[in-house]
Amino acid sequence: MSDYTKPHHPNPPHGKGDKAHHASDFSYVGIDAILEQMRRKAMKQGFELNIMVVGQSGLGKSTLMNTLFKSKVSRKSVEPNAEDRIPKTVEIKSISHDIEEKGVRMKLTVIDTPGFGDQINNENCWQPIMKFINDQYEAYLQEEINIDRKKRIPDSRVHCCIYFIPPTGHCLRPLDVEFMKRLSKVVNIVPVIAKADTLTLEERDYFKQTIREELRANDIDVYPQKEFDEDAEDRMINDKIREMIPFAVVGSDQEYQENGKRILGRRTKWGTIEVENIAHCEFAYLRDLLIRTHMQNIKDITGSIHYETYRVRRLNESNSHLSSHPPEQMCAMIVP
Ligand SMILES: Nc1nc2c(ncn2[C@@H]2O[C@H](COP(=O)(O)OP(=O)(O)OP(=O)(O)O)[C@@H](O)[C@H]2O)c(=O)[nH]1
Ligand SMILES: [Mg+2]
Repeated sequence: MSDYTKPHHPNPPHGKGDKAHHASDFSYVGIDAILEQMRRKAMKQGFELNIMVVGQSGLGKSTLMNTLFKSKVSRKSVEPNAEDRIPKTVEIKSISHDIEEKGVRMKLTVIDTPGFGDQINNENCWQPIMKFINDQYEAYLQEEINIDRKKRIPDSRVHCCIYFIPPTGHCLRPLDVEFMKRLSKVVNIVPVIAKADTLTLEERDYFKQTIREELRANDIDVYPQKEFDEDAEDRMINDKIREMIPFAVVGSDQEYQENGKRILGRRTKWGTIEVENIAHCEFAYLRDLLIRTHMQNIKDITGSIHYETYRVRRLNESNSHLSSHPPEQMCAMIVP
């Protein structure tokens, strides 16, 4: 009798209750146990997420990065450095924090970039950003095509890019359109309206709607991209997010005590804007999208769409001068 036709009784009948039920239920194979196996593996490995902030100078990118680290995501892991002023960012810099919640470990890296738009000629100001993103894909590809490749390739790829739109209240500037057009082809972008506390609620709503229309008119596909919705449920959830984009955010790394509670906010003469309060701004929605609800999807799209596009292009280039590569390296390149 072949293995295939042999009756399989992994649970000998011993007793009553659940076990007895499984034993007598010959149709139960235990496929659902895969979830527990996956959970244990994921708990061991932990998670990594790399977020980049991009936009014109002075829009609050470095501040929002600190907000993200100081907010509920990692309140415990931040040392208080109360009154430090954030200096102007002059080079691309990554900052990582290890966060743990309910036994799940996560390494959150934010890549801060210098603002652009200060030069008289802003042509090609996207080049350093595009180069950084492509360099990370290249580093990953080089690890992947190694004959002795690591079991887990270190992932420095940019999973998501938060693009800061200045709160003009009018429309997108040609520079923002051009920048986002280029970025959206290589990375997931989530646009935000920076310093949203400078707009009234009506101005905010109107500006959000205008930006959505302009993104559509310019064929800029921001995250979550419609074409990657996998089913009707995905579409329903993501449609709601697409209706909210761009998130109107306010950033702050200053903590205050209000009614005995610690809040992150911006204190003004007429009150405190609480950055984590959804009645005040949409920072919490942005954070939830990136971490709580869509982190895995953001990483999947980075790997299966953006990195894949880069990889195919690079391998095609390599194929065209195949003779210059040693044959064993080319074989390794083909294996995914
Ligand atoms: N009103 C308001 N001001 C903000 C907000 N976020 C940051 N700022 C202020 O804007 C100024 C610039 O903030 P940064 O975080 O340094 O801006 P940046 O985008 O990193 O600037 P570069 O490094 O030059 O690109 C600081 O004085 C911040 O306190 C916000 O949401 N609202
Ligand atoms: Mg900065």
